[in-house]
Amino acid sequence: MGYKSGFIAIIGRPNVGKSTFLNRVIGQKIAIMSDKPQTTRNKIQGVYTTDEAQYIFIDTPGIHKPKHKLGDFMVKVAENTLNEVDAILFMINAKEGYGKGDQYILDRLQNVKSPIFLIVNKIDLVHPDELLPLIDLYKDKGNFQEIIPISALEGNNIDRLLQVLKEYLPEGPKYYPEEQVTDHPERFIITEFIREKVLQLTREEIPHSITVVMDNLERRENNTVFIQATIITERKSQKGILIGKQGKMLKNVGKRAREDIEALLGSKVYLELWVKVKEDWRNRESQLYEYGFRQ
Ligand code: GDP
Ligand code: K
Ligand code: MG
Repeated sequence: MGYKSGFIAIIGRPNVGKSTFLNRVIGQKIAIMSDKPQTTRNKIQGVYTTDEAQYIFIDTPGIHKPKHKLGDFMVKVAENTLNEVDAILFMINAKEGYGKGDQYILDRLQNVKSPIFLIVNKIDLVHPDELLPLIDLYKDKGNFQEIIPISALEGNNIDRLLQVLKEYLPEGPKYYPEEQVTDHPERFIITEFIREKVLQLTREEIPHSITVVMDNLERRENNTVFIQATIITERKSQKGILIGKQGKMLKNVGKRAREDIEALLGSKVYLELWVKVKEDWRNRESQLYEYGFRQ
């Protein structure tokens, strides 16, 4: 038997745990996580390499009905991905069961040729007795190769999932060198870490109205890295909240982001954050392009 490799899309409603699963498999944080929907905006590729196979996972932004141009972009990325992959992991939340959002995705999977696996995540939150009826319900709703319950958070049954998945990967080369875990540049992951902290620390419309731009990254002596970045927001009132009383919010975002960035780079990090208003940036084609939302 030769070496196997392939591309695997992870899809599912917002918050089912797609990014958590990816980070768990990769064993390193490359995708940001939060309890807010639409946390992931771009396609994130995570690479997991063993002696027998290379799995290239694609964490897609959630499939949902778009409300603005940025939403259009996200949905398109997700739908294009489905027809280009060797396998699809359709992830659901064991605790929430079946809902409208799941049906919307099941409809989109109807004409897809790639093998589809139903991944029932967050089993740590339910009693085993609740699991079987949910699995039975889904059996009728789609054509799944296998149904695999896991807990991405606690790491349960992930090994089995990888084992099963390997059977479905075609023979192929190592597309990426063993030590590479993602196709995204460091700079992108750093701005994502900053965005994650804003997501985790703010509420209502703020999490979705911001993006983060890297202005400068400099490696200096003694393994230190100096970073300047700007948080872009849509309105002046949001800027006030992001900075906070006596700069408290921005300081907090910066402190938490710095810890993640230091772990990523293995360096001491100095992080300087700014906040800037760009009215209605999510609906402006040119602005979206400038901030990296390109097909
Ligand atoms: P995504 O939107 O599908 O990428 O979901 P995230 O990975 O961002 O996770 C959404 C929330 O669910 C986060 O608060 C995670 O900590 C939580 N979560 C993810 N997987 C599990 C799991 O297996 N068990 C539990 N209890 N929580 C989980
Ligand atoms: K999320
Ligand atoms: Mg995500």
